[in-house]
Amino acid sequence: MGLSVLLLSGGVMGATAGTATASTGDGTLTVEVLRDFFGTGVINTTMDVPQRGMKVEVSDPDGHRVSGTTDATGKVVVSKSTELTGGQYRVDVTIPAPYDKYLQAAPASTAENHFDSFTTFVNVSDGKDDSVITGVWNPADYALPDTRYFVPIQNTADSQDTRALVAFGTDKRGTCPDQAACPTALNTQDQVGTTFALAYDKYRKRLFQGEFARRYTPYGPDGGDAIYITPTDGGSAPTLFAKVPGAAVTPHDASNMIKDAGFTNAPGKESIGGLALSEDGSTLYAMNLRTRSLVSFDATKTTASAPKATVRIPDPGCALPTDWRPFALSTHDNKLYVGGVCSAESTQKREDLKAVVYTYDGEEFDTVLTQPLTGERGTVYGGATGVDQANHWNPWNTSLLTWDKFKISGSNTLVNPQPELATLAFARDGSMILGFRDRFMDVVSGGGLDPRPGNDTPQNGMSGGDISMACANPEGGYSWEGTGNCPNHAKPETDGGQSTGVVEYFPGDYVRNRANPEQIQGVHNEASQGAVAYIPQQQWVVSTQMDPTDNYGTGGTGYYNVETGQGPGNNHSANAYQFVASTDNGFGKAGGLGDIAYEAANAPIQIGNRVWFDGDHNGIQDPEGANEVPLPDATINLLDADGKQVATTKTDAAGEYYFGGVGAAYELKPGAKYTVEFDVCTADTSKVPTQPSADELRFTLARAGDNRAHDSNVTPPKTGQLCDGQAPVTAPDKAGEVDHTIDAGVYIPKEEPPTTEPPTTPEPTTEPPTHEPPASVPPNKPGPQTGGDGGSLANTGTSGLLTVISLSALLAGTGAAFAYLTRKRRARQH
Ligand SMILES: [Ca+2]
Ligand SMILES: [Ca+2]
Ligand SMILES: [Ca+2]
Ligand SMILES: [Ca+2]
Repeated sequence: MGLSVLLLSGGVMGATAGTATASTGDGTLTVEVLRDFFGTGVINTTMDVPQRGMKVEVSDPDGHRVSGTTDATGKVVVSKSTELTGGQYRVDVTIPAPYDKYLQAAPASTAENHFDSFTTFVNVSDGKDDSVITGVWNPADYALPDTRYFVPIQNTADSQDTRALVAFGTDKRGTCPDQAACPTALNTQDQVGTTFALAYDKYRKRLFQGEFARRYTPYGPDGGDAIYITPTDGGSAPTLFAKVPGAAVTPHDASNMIKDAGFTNAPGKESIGGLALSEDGSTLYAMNLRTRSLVSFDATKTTASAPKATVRIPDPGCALPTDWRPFALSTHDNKLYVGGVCSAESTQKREDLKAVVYTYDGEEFDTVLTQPLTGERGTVYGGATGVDQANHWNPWNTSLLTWDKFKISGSNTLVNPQPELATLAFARDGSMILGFRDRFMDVVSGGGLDPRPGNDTPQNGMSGGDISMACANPEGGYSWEGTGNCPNHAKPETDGGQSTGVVEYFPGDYVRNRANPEQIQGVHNEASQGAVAYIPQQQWVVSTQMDPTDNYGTGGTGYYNVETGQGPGNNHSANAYQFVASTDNGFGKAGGLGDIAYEAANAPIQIGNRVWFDGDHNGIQDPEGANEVPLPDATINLLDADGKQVATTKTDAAGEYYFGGVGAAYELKPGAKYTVEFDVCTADTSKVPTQPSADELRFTLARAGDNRAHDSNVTPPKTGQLCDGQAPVTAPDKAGEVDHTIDAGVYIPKEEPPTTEPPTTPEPTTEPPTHEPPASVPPNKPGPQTGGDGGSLANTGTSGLLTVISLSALLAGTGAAFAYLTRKRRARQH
């Protein structure tokens, strides 16, 4: 019997030397690692995604091992060969660098369809197939089901709307207040002025909110370089957190804000762009739009008097360095992403427009995406069909000399989309969702006055932002929508009747004709407005949206299916929420919303996981066999630091138990001291050799070897009920951490004292000490401890053969109970 590892792609197989034997009996072992987003310990077949790069090690009872690395399908498939013998193996999953910087073991469970722990026992003997599915997660992805979105509202200087930041449930759809409740206001225009960026701090339940340069609407009381914090419970007013030095120099025309002529060229070039909080909550990053710098602050206090660091963001090779306009900041998988555009302002050539995304690791900026912004887009305004500037991105331009060219058909409707890469979000598979804001809408308005001297005509802008997709490639890097394996979902019947040359992953970004909803042609295409957010537990991406529910001159949020790209244009009652009415007198079709943040949460922690019969009494969880079996029905109690029982459970058929995780009856307190009580007196011993009474079980050697996932944690009690032991535990102290190393092994002591003491301090090795083939040992008399390193001892094919023979003999003699002991697998959906 033997196995080897077959990798579906990539990676290198490593194997310790094993003596080859004729391979006859093993089935196929499939080890699959999924990235989990829920923390319930249960597999979500539609949401969890394959995780490549995870290390898988499979060991046999003699310490022979094979290892592999999960491929793009998240799998390592082990089929027959010559490396391993016995058919029953231990599978250990580990997370290597660089993945260990953001991924960790996900909670497991004993429920149906559960994730296995990182150490799992399998049986592929006699041609049986077996599988392990384990989960990894980044707890930074965690959000509660009843989470909220937060969105800044921007209002013209003469607006009646006082709201500057609102909060609402992620399930809100329809038009407020007629069809749905309106959002809760968390702060007001008077308190914070005009803002765009948000960063939610789950550690302190507050929002960072950055000032924003927009014509016709004033900065807040602390100026254009201010970052405010607002508690999200709505109970208290915003306070000034920090200033971004040198971010804002151009003043608004306070005496004539409805014209604000001197501010015409400031938007996109001054004040604050994106904000992002590091996943550990320690550092707030802010984009200084004026100096093109990344400014970082200590985020742990209520104020930061000065930045910790200021780093200039390198020009990615724009036509001129001054054309480089970084804006977006986002953290994902413990990396900072920085997005911006080459504005083509110096050349006024569309071919110089491009979007660029860097990652920043604290030292270097690495380019991860460069994308020309030259392609045809949907027509922003139905009244401008065929007008080149209305169905393309345009070079940044605010020149008063050519101001009239921004008009459509000589009217006072201005359309000239100028790209600003304002926000980034990440799908579950790592694909990057890009939110483009139309910078020109921060220059014009809804009803503001022509900026030229002596011309006070009210003008109306129509926004043409975008929501775009850069799909993560399995082998790394990204493919832009419509290239490689990244779909183009645009079809005239689902994209608002755009020209067939328009490529879109998210074709639902259009506004239907309200008077004639069945008309294919939308009245506005590219109606998303530049803020995107994605909660990994949900199926939709949220975006700020023009006329989300088809009411003209309004604002709100649109919801896009992350797989199909369907959005508000396709079904506005299901995919949109309007909360800025045209009567709120804001920016109308120019868009009056900032960023979108959501209320992430600190993920629950978990401990576990296994009680087993340690037939060889070596203190190590060896591969299962007749003499090394899991112990179901042991009673496991969780006691708090005062000794009070706070939770209880029983081990399942695999001998596993868990406390904590999402949805658990008792939520563990991070860093708190607990005791896990292992009452094995209740255990089901029917699979233990000779089926002893459970109260005869005694705890095996504690803390043997150097791998805590494989040892027993219980110091055998000397008094009281000797089948009831305890292990002290300090709960993991970081949100979402799991500790699955709290185990208990038991054995049946020999009737006579052993002639040699079992080693109490075995060799520090992760390899289990070699021992007699389990099945050949008399069931209730563990073989003598040989100790030492399994690899150094001869383990010949003959012993494997003997095992088979012994098993057969055992089968013939005593029935299937010993030899066919198999870990019970749960029904699973694949
Ligand atoms: Ca689009
Ligand atoms: Ca479109
Ligand atoms: Ca053992
Ligand atoms: Ca342990």
